[in-house]
Amino acid sequence: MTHSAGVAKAVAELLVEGRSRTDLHECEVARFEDVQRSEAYVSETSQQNFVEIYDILHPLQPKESPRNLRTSPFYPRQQELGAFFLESGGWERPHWYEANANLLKELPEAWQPPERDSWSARFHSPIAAAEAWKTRTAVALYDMTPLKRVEVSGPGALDLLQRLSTGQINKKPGAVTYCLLLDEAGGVRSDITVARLAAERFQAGINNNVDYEYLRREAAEQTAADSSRWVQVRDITAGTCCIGLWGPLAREVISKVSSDDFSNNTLKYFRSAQVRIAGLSVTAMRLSYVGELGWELYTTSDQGLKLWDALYEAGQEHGIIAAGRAAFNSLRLEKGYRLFGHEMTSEHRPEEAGLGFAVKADKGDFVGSAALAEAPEPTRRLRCLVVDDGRSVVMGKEPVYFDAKPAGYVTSAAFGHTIGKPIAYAWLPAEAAEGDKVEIEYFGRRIPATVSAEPLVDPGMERLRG
Ligand code: THG
Repeated sequence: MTHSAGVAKAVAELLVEGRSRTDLHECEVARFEDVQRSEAYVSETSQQNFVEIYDILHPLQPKESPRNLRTSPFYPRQQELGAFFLESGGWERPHWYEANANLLKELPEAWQPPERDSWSARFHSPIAAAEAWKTRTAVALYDMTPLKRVEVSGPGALDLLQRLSTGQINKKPGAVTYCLLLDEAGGVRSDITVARLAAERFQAGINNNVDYEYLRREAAEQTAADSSRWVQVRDITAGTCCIGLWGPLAREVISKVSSDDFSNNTLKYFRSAQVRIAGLSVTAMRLSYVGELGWELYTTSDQGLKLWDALYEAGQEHGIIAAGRAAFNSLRLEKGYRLFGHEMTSEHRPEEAGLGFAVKADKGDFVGSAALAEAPEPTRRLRCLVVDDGRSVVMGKEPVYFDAKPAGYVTSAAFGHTIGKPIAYAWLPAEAAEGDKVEIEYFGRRIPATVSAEPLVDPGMERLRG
């Protein structure tokens, strides 16, 4: 009822044009994870939605029930370390660890976070500053288990991924590719990573269940059309787990528990390898959403706790910590990494979102390529803003004024601990240029900010490639 006019418009567009101009991924039935499809879950969640429908909810406001539906193998350690959990897709995700509170005393002056207003201080802790500091200067463990991943396999696997993605996937085994899934109009459906583990076997890191259902449906259609090009898409998230081991000392830590070669020239940036760590079988991918040296380390769920313990113990002499989503989100914004559903959706084309580099135009046809070839020059762009006063943190979705007129909105925001200033990404007219002044409206106040070059941290990629 509350969304009736918008729903009517979207449905009319779907019927007449085959595509809604408003992104609908938050309305897709396919967005629900299996644990969210039980009768009890649907009943309780729907009743709670009714209670909250007119409430002003904090962007991080935790779901209170049902909780603890999915936990990673590291959950007992996370509890011991005093994790503050928030929920996503049924998963319990640590946002920071109370065990790191003592680091606030060691935190250098330049890293001390400013006081927050009461709204942005909710569901937040200054401990995140200490976790960001340790990640940039030592080494940290991040639980990446909730990041959805699928195995794509079969003689038609390469064809499927080449056809649906913007990337050049036809590289030798071991290669990892960052690329986009587009819709027919060239809008961004998702951004994914694809690791070629073997000639006919890939592992893709995807964003949500909508991506999974899309890949699965397309795979089934391809297989039905030509059985010699069969391809299978399997959700391996629950049976596997992932640790992000990141920071300038990550190589020291991993070398203590593995005899495999993690040197810069052997396992290069955006390459993967099958390795042993503390005797466990691990798929290592050298990439980092927080923009530091290190690897995503995947193993089966039964081995997860052993992997965590081995790395945690080996890292003690290097000051290793477990770090949570609050630090993670700040670090990825400093590095300029977009988050699907926040920075971009199907309403945006890659170039507008600053993701043109992920489109390999010369690889031949793929879903969305024809539309991109005819796309007009962008009239708006996703831009990086730095808040001038160095302390006013906004939350996301605030209006942004350019030339004194409302001209766009904030997509994600965080305090940038490395740069010592709040960051906001925002949609702005294409004519907004680096150095231009804008204002972000926050509780009736106008907060001055400056359009800035990005990324704010490590534009030369020395940390990642070092
Ligand atoms: N890890 C893995 N898969 C993922 C994510 C992840 N899939 C979903 C989501 N996160 C995808 N988002 C990103 C965003 C940026 C990068 C990786 C995943 C990234 N970008 C490099 C850059 O822009 O500098 C790409 C460099 C290149 O193209 O060579 O690393 O976190 N497994």
